[in-house]
Amino acid sequence: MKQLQNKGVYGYGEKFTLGNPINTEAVIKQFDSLSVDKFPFEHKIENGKFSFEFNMNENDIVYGLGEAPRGINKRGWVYESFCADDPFHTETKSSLYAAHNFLMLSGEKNFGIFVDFPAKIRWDIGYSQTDKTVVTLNGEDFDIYILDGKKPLDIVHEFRKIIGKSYIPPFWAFGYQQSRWSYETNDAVDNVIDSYNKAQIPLDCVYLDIDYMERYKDFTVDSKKFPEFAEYVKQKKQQEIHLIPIIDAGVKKEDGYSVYEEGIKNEYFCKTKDGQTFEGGVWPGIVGFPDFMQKEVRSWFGSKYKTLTDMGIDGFWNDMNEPAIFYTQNGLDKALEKAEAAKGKNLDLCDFFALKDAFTGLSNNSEDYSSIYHNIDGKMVCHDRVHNIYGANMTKSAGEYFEKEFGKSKILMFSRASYVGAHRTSGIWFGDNHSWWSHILLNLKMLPSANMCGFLYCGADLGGFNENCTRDLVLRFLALGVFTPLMRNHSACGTRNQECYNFENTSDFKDIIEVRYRLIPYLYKTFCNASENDDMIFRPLSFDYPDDKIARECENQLMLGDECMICPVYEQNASGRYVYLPEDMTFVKLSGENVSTQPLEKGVHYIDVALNEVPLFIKKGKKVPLCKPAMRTSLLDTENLEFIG
Ligand code: MIG
Repeated sequence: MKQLQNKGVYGYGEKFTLGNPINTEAVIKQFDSLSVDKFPFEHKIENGKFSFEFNMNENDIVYGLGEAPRGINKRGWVYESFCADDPFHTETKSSLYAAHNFLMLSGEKNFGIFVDFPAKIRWDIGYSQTDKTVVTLNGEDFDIYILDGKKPLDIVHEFRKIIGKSYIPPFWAFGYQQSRWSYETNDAVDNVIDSYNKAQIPLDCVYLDIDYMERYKDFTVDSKKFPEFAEYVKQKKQQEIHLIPIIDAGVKKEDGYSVYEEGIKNEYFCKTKDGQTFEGGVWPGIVGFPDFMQKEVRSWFGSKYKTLTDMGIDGFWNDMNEPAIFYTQNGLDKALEKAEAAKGKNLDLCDFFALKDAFTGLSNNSEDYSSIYHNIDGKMVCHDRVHNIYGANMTKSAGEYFEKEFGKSKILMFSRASYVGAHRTSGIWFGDNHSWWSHILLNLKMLPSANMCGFLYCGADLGGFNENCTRDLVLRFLALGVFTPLMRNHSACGTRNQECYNFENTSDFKDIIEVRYRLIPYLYKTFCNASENDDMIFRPLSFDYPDDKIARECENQLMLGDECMICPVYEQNASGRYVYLPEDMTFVKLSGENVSTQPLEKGVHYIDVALNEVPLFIKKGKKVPLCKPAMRTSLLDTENLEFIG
């Protein structure tokens, strides 16, 4: 990298602009743009794509990309910014549900890059050439911010300053939350609450997945399943339980359904090239996709949440907003034609696989995405150019409505798809993971990366979403979840029941979840401080111990706040794990109301951790407050604290 020409007008870094970039609203600070010939990296435009590259020394670490596959150190793989509904989070994937276009190199040189560009971006980080990062944008209209700093955390601070303060949810959103696809009726929800009460396990929220709706229509409630919904929500409030319904991006095409009819009448849905309403198939059948690129559509859709807030609802999760599209009529017709043509024929293998792919390729198909058009300031803009801000803008539509109507921190909300900027009004969850041991570790790795990009309220489906869990997996997953701001157990339909009370010896689960409630005053304060100071809650060890080789390479422990280090057990049948202490620390084991402490010296140790214990390390001279556990966050006594360390 060439020396930066100057420190930028505001001292945060420099902004380079080419062409007419789409306004993503990711950055809230005003910058004067520099022209791209001043760009400090080697760059070129080829076939309408802008790309730039930089070299990496052998020991450089590359951080960033937020919610993405693989490690905290992103080196050695090729990633793609392309919000994708992909339920297989294996290490061979390049993208997940989010586009968090922030990257940071740390070594002799330290710098950060934010590519503010809502179309596809390819990040080849030492994949094609070990010592090179090549970033390729699918287009040539963009803003790129280059941030300078002495160390990674300085660069994160600078980045966070320009993108604005992170969302803070209500206090009760730090309680334990139970979800499943789906608790279909009020009886099913009651059963969850009663069973938790009976097992004396704390709980603050129960989720309503798509089946609470009438034929999957957003902002409706099926009155057969939930008669007198408003009254029911009120009753649950009296039990100090919040019900959190899901909202999907697509609006069901149905005569007489007011949301759809208003959308059609006002031309609020995305179009095809020839000006028809674009139609896709998702859970409700054929839907229209609100054109969240239009401000008017955002305020319209956002205000629809009122239907539910009027009934006492104060939390939401936004799903399917990449957007996920199962099929389009066009795609289906083509596949059916292929099938028709194949009828009675002796297919060779190529033809057979082409036929099979015609069906398996129907979902989230790139041709379908390319046929969607948005209205941006009166111009028709192809979806490909703005794909990565679609979901973020859906969530922003609700977030802006909530802030206007209720003020900050009143409504819980998190989204599946996201882009930098959405962190100001909502959290995220990491989508459809699996009940795999490796996904405990993946969850851990995503936390600091998401924090860098401003997403503080986040978490994974604890216990794993897809496939069957086991008792020990859920316990170990929860023991990590004790520390994640969003602590939600969620699983897919058809999988083994994953609620804590469904396993033997529920007191182990009680022990783990009570630890969460004991830590809430500490976690909440750490969270609010991080939001206020543009800080991270979770940091890689390398941020704090940059000269310690083992700490620099550590991918299975994290620093938490100014006081702690966490190191979950993530292997089956393990009665503990090896842990590396970069300095002397106090090893604390928490289980229900029990606390044991043991000073440990810098170095490697094997620690025993039973299934009902949460391991925590506290730095020398630091203390962590604990309150007494309670069945609800509202019942916590946050005044009387015991200090450990
Ligand atoms: O196509 O609403 O990620 O949490 O349970 C699946 C049903 C749609 C995907 C979400 C998941 C949710 C599920 N949804």
